[in-house]
Amino acid sequence: MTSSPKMRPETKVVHAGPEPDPLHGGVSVPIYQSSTFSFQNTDEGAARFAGRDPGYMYTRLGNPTTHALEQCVAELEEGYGGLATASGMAAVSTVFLSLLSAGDHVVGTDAVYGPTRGLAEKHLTRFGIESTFVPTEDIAAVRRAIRPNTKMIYVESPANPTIKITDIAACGHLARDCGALLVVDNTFSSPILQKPLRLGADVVLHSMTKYLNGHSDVVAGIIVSSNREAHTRIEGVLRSLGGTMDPHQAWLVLRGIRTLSLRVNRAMATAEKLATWLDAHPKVEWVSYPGLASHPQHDLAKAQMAGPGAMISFGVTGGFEGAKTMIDSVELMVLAVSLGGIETLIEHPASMTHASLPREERMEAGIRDDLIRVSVGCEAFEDLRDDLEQALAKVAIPATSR
Ligand code: LCS
Repeated sequence: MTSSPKMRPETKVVHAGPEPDPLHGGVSVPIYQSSTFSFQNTDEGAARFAGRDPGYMYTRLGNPTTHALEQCVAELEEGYGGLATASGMAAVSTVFLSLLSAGDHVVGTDAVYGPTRGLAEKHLTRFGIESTFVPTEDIAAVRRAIRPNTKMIYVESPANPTIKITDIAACGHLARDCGALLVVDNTFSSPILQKPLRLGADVVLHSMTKYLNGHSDVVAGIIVSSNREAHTRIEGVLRSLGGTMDPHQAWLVLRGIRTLSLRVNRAMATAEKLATWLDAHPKVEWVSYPGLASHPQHDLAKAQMAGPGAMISFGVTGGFEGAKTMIDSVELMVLAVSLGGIETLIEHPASMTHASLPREERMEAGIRDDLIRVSVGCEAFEDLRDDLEQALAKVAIPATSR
């Protein structure tokens, strides 16, 4: 391990993980682009498969480059161990299928990434797993949803795309009281801004497609468990399901992580200014950003996170039509789903990332038709503000000032 718990976050992201290349002294981890690993003889092969020899066997079962990434993120999340997956959804599905069995029930955040909820409601039901999605920012609602067979509380905070914040420590207490595990999707914060395991979660997962990789060029996920038992259970299922990571993919994500602190802090500083600017604009009806005092969980965000992040959602005059005009008018921001990259992305969740949810469910979860989601990137604040300004100029004038 080349990072230490004493290190500040910006130092830790640069050094976390194993010694990159003890053999030749390379400062970057080599890419072990090999699907399989040879044995000296049958005894050695047998010893590796029996776990008596720690060497590698076959890349689905483990690979040095992927392992370096897993160790790096496990250190950043302060967990027992990490398991890299082919995508964020591979992390979500592997966690569900590892920790839940037929007859179990999961309580989840209502405004989660659309396919996460779709997986639970459309597919896990075929395996006898039930789910209830509630506004987890309301702890009483979580408590009310718990049943005798609840085995998991699944929280996304900040939530995609409402940017609502859930009290992770309070959910940890509820989970322990009812004998369930707390799983947190930490994609929107990254370990720079939030440490769910420290707050009482048992398992934390990420779509590393977002902030951890940070360059909109890789799809990837990871699962970090707080303890050996959960890690071993999930690892067994992951290796069988097969949603593991390729070594080249792992190398790219590891490269991205080295600038995580720089990117997140830069984007967040710009997001804070943009959210304040949007909030004061006459054509902006509402803004959801945890850094604004008007955010319902502003104080909780301050206590639970090292900063409010770089995701903003907002609505403009004219509702859905206004949102469409606004989104279609931006010139610098890119109209695309995904988030957490160096370029600012804008999208319309009701018709894109969360279109798979029935409208009634979306409305209940606060994913309104007028909601515009922006993932603030690393461009200059002034250029992004000017882009929003010219796009807002095309939106209809508010009725009140006509
Ligand atoms: N968890 C969260 C919070 C996400 O935002 C996403 C993807 C996933 C899990 C799944 O990760 P993936 O398999 O895509 O790596 N979120 C997306 C979004 O908001 N727009 O496009 C993808």
